[in-house]
Amino acid sequence: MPNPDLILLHPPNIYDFRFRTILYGPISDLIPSTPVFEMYPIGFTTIAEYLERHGFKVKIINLAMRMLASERFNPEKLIASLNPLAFGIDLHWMPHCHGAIEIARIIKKHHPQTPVIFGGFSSTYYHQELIERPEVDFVIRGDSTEEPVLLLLKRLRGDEDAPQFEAIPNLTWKDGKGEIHVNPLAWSPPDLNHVLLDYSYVVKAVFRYRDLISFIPFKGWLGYPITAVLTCRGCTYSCRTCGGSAYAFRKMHGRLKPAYRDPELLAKDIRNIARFSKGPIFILGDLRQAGMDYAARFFQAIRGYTGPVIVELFDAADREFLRELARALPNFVLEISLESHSDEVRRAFGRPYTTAQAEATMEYALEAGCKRLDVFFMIGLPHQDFQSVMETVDYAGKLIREFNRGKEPRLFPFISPMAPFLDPGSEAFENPEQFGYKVFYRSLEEHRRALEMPSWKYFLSYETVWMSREEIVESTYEAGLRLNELKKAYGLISQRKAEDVAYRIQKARSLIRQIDEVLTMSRSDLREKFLAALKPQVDGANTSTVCDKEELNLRLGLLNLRFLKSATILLRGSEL
Ligand code: B12
Ligand code: SF4
Repeated sequence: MPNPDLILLHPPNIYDFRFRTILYGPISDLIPSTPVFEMYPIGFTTIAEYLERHGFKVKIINLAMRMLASERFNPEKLIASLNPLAFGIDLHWMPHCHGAIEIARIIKKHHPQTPVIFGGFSSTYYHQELIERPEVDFVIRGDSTEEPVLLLLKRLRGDEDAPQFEAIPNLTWKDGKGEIHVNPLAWSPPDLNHVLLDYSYVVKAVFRYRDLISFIPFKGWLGYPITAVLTCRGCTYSCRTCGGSAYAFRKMHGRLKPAYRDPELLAKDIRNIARFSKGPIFILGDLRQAGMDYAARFFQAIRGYTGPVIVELFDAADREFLRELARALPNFVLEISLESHSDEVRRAFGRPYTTAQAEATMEYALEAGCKRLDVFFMIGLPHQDFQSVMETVDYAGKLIREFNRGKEPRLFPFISPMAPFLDPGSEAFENPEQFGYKVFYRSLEEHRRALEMPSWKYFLSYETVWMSREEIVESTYEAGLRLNELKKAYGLISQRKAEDVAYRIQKARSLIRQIDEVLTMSRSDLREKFLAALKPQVDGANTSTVCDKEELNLRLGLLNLRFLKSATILLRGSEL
């Protein structure tokens, strides 16, 4: 097996999560990952493919996934046995700040001379703080790092045509004397056509390294192999709390407008993925962001594709658009983020549409034949108090009643808190008072320490003028319970599932109080002892708190995945 030049490591959010008592709360109920956030960034696959195209060997190791899969797996032992030219660690999502730094520390312990490279959105935001740490040698900033990583690796390998460190765009680095340099953020490609976004690198690498588990994106993926394609990097909208808004991209990545992928390439990505997977494919980004012409070209290019595709809308849509969408993708599923029933709250959050416009869009989507319509609501928004959250749940009940009347239900509402952190770089993080937020943690180190607390109430990095931290937590559990009841009453979930969810919510509610009590103890040895005793119960309440994660899955029928069959053979005898 070839020794890779670059090993990309994806950390768990909290390094020692397997041995600590942590009540995560519903921080990941509405995404495929568990609360450990084991999914690695899509960018790992584009960086890896780009480097391979230019003669380097790259391996992805999803450490979080491997740690989840087996208690016996020892990440330190694995890291000690590796010997690449450089290690890359994603600190893309802020909740990984604990795990990412710890992994870097372990690398330096065993390989003091091997460069450690950080990258991703949070690394970009906190590049100065990161580079000051002894574990970090390089930070590559920006939303498009394939080319800067290539130049850096060439430099590290000592290639003759490699630029000097000071000439590598987007690089924050330390020289031999420990002096810090911040190179200009000069690499920001205007489009997204220079990368391959179809996972073909992953398929090849799994076979080359005879190692499926290191590449698996999240726990349960083999049973529900959802993949995603990207329409762009960037966003034209400015939702106030989003670290990927137009505002945040401008501030952090110097990007003035999104880099779009040609619609024909996007269609090709989907068809390529369908060659090895029959799972649903999520098209990330509203297809209309680059204009209606973009959407029309995509529909033209994808016509005839019949696999399940999930599409998201960032604004209301008219009847004609949804009909066109259904003609091009007959098996489409739609996701809309309504955030709240209240126009006032939604407007304050930065969404451009009214409840009435959203309802018309939902009606057109169902009329056009969408297979499923997922509607998302959020807790922790500007102008939203406890009562408003409860009214949102009542409104979700109204949607279920009116849109699913007398038929197999297709509309599924979900509600979750904005947690654990307010995104650094978002407008609300940068100007909290202006939007009614109070931010508890500002630095990377403060966020990292917060993750050492035993419950999500203390991770939560903000509260608002309208709700305290306690109220955000309590409204989350209450809203979860009420929505669960509604889903049971209207047959969206089975009686059994509803009972399980209700049990977990009540359990989590009681555990959060018990943890609060333990934290009042003055003796740290007693605190540790009581927390350790709570661990089995806490672990049992940790997944699918406010809804069952599987509610998000489409019914796929029997999967027939050529790739998976071959890979499963490879895996026999491993510890998955
Ligand atoms: C798609 C998406 C997702 C997908 C993930 C798809 C995936 N596997 O990457 C899903 C829906 C699963 C998701 C989940 C979450 N997301 Co999200 N997501 C997005 C979204 C909408 C687009 C991201 C995107 O375009 N990526 C494409 C490009 C920009 O990134 P990339 O190609 O993956 O990586 C490039 C660079 O980032 C960099 N890079 C990344 N990693 C590394 C590592 C190294 C070593 C180097 C050198 C470079 C590098 O180089 C890459 C190649 O050029 C953004 C919002 C936005 N408009 O950006 C939010 C966003 C990134 N998500 C965010 C958050 C908070 C989350 C969650 C934590 C939310 C939650 N509580 O559940 C989870 C975490 C999931 C996990 N890890 O398990 C925040 C992050 C803010 C922050 N700084 O922490 C954002 C900005 C906005 C938001 N609130 O949704 N997300
Ligand atoms: S939450 Fe809003 S700003 Fe962020 S990616 Fe989605 S539409 Fe864009």
